[in-house]
Amino acid sequence: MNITDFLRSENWRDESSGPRYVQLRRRIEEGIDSGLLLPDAPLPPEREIAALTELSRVTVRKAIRELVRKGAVVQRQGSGSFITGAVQRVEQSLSHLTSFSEDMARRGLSSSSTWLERGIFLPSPEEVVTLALAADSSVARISRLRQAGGQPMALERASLPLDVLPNPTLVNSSLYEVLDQDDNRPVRAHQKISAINLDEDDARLLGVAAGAAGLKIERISYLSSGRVIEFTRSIYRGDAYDFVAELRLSPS
Ligand code: 16G
Repeated sequence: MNITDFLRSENWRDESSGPRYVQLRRRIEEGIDSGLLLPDAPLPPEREIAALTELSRVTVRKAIRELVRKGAVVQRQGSGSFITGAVQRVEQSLSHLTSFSEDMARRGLSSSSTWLERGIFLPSPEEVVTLALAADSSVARISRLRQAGGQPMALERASLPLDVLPNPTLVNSSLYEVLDQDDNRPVRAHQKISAINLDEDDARLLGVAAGAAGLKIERISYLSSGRVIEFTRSIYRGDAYDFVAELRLSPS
């Protein structure tokens, strides 16, 4: 059966089984569970689903919204709704100070970013303290949704002192590459990782269900002089990352 026949009202509609949007949501979930709708498959346009199922577009929209909330479907601006893709899990070493672009390139994955914020701002008290900023200084912020191989992987919100990154718009792909050009690439970092449940906004950006498991990572990076140059708060998808560290017996 193809998706068109699968959605055709006469093949599944039953007036007695609860709200219509729930019926449609369940039908699409059935399609996913049975393997008819594979990861990354597009859903037909809302208008077409409405015609096939003989439901109103409002009902169709409500069913799709529920599927997005549950993480089964992702909406891509301008191109429609898709079954959530299977994400490739990546193993990330905790002992090397690398950048996202380098990590993904090493795995043969192309990386890309969707900009959430990029500019010069008044610092928050936390930024003033962490970056040791003067009270009247500004801060450069770059916030991105980071994708690898087309899949959303992490949200990264980086803050840097303005003299280190006077023009945040210069960062197009790799922040560390831009820092490297000015000999400002960090040589040491302190990283804190905590488990979280993703809130609705972050989950939507990462294409997973609200409440799904995630990792909150704070990285504070230093130059060889000891100066702090980066304070980055990241949210990583819990289903996409394994962090690994090599442990050695301490000399007694
Ligand atoms: C990594 C770092 C992040 C850094 C970014 C630079 C973690 C948790 N975070 O994602 O702090 O800003 O790389 O990547 O590893 P880029 O050079 O590709 O922009």
